[in-house]
Amino acid sequence: MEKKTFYITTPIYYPSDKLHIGHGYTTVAADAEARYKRMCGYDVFFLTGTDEHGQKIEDKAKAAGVTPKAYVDNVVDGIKKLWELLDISNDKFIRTTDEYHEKAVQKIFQRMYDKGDIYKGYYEGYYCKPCESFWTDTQAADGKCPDCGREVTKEREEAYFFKLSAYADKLLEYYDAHPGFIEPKSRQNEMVNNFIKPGLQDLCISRSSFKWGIPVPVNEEHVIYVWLDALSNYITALGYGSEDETLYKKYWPADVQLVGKDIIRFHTIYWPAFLMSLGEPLPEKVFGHGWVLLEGGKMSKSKGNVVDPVVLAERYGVDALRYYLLREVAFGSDGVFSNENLINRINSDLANDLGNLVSRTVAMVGKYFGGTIPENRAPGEFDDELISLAAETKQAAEGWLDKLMFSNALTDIWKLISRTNKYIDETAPWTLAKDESNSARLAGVMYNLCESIRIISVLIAPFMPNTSPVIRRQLGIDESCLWDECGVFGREKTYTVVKGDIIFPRIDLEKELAELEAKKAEKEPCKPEGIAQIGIEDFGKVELRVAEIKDCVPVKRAKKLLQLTLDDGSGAPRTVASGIAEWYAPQDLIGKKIVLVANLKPAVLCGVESNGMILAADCAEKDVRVIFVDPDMPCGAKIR
Ligand code: ME8
Repeated sequence: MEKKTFYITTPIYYPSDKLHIGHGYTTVAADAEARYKRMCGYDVFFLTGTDEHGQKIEDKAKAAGVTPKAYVDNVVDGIKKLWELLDISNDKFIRTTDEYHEKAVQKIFQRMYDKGDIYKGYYEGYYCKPCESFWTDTQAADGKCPDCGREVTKEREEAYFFKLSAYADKLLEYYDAHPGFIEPKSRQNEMVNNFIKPGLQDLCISRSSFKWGIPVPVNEEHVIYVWLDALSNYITALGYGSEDETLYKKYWPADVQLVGKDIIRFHTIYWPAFLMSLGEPLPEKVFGHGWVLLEGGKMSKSKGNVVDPVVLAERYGVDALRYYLLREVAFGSDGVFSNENLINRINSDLANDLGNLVSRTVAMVGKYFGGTIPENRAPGEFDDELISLAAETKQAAEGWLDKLMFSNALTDIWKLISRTNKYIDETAPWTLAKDESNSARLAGVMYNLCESIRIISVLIAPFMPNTSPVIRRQLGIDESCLWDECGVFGREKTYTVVKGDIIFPRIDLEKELAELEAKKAEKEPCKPEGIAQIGIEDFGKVELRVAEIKDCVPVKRAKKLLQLTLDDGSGAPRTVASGIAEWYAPQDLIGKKIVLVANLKPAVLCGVESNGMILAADCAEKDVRVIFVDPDMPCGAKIR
């Protein structure tokens, strides 16, 4: 029988090397759900990626002195590494600068245009660059973006519009007919009352005042509005609009699209309207989760109060961080992040409850039975309660996970952990061990403890993908597990445990908080965003030398190239081809001293073998200036 499919997406992230723990929240939640569904036997497709076009990126790239593509290329690897660090098991990572995506988005635009849903007009109103969103005069009456509160700018330009207003009734009908489409329900009311009922305006879906975007297929002077480009990723990633739509046919419509509450409007109004225009089915569910806040306000990279997931994962471990995020904040509501809460949770839930349960059990099986539980085991008081709670916990966790209520699922799983710890106190193995005649009962107690821990290792696996196999190794069982394994006691084989390290060491709260305070005071080294940094040893690999231009001629086959003959101090003339013919005539250069990259691999450029390159600066979009040096500097002098 073919497996049932499950398609889950996160938003695609704006490329930034300052992602904070709030960003990790969406991906960690999606990852837990994806892992759970895989364990249940679903054929899962889990998508995440980066949203790389738009004015904001173009501006940031300009500020960093690099092209937008270089800017995003530099940042994206860091984001991929962050997801690896957080053990995100995505099946695909889409970049909106991927060629297949760009082509498919043009097809999407064209299809909507051919349908008559797009027309040309003038955009006049306010624009919020950080949110890449348009606002009317009334919405931004105080000159501030209603979403983020930052300044908006007045814009007027020729633009293409999508007939969003024509979809208002269809959206309302759809919401009514599909009560699970927007969750939590309160978000749906917000969309209906704040946006649809007051009147949907047509949506501006092209820009012509900047260039960094996908060209509009019917008019290359315009680029496609970044949200149409970005939202399309959910289907282009599956090959929609390409020659091979197999994955699209297999996985679309998505089962769950997770988004933060700040972008729910884009996902529950624009996105379904675009899909309706294309005649494609809508996702089953868009879930808008709440914010992870800091005490005293919103977490934000621009406000400087960043909580770095890399630092947190390094200090406390990835699983502790994943556990904390999904346990502490009820999915759908806002929650507050604090180091103190995180450490308290690690100490109480992970070190005390879970860690102790495992280490005590493994130690007792070692002490009383040399590591292997005997076949001869007796049942006794308290067993039934533990056994039935384990079965109930499986059902409860399933119910919560199917509703994306991660915190409730973890709360119930921890009830089973506490109950199992209580079972140790009730059965008092140390007392049983005093009398040889209790040996079978003692074995029964140890077996039940191992069974309960085995079940717990399955229940926590979606949330804590590293801890589950560590626990299972200590129980001496197969590291990987399927969800159905967690319902009932009665594993036929017996257990041979393996003592391991403490899973979650306790943290000294006072000391740790003091260290964090001291760390906060350390000044962060200045690191401009979007520029890949290199170490001094990398710079040392580049050999820069002073050289004099002895001769210079145009290259016949290439309008842009000049062929230079240099004196690099070595005694032998050196030939270098340089793409500066647009800015310099040969006579401007002869006799000048320049900076030569002397150890560049030779390359043949339009028939000229070039041995090195000379340094020049991009001074404006169309102005390049060679770097001339002091004429008194000797040829061959090393620059460092
Ligand atoms: O919005 N708490 O990208 P993004 C919880 N490119 N979630 C948070 C958060 C916080 N403190 N801060 C951010 C974008 N997020 C667009 C999406 S999708 C077609 C395009 C969440 O990098 C935020 O709500 O600004 C969003 O779900 C995700 O991080 C990416 O945010």
